Amino acid sequence: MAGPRAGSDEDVEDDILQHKKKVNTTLLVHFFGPKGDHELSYDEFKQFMENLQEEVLEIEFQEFAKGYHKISEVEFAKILLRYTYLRPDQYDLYIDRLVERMEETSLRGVTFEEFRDFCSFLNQLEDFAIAMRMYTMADQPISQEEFHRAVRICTGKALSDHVVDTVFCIFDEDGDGQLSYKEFIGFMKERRQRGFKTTPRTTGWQAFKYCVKQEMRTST
Ligand SMILES: [Ca+2]
Repeated sequence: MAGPRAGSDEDVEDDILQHKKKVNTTLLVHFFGPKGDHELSYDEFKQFMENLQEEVLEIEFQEFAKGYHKISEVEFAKILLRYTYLRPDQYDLYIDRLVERMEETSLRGVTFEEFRDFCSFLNQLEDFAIAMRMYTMADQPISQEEFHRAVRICTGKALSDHVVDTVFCIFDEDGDGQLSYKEFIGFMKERRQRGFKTTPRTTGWQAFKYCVKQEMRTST
């Protein structure tokens, strides 16, 4: 009896697997050298990830800045609200409120450095929630000054006065000059968790396709 035909699905699959084994991606060469004998240290990998994250943020920033050094406060808000699941009318409320409030303060735009520092702070929102709770001893709303202090405690970095002022203009729903847990942390945490909450329990290719679909949906 004859063996599997040449060019059968099985053969093709084997060829692909063999081919995959031989290919060194640019990333692998970058990490482990052309011979694959370079050891990748934690610091090198951390540096790589930080550079990558900064580049991704720069792409997002440049989408609005279009070659300029700054984006407007409204564009900053649009980036922050991009991954939320606000209804269109709620979204408009946030933007309108910001425009109205910004008329009373200075419109000086948001630089890339300010945007980057704010995004890196958002990555540490859990720590911020703890710092805020320790600082107020309860989930009390906080002032701009307290917000600054809590950010410094959890990130070791300071945010600019203008960025914090803009954040308050965007998120202070009841206009009392303070940010409550619900107005800011609750809202931003929801934004980051929604994707996970609704992700079906699939892995591999299905999960990847789902992620791409979600990204396409939220970026339009
Ligand atoms: Ca408030």
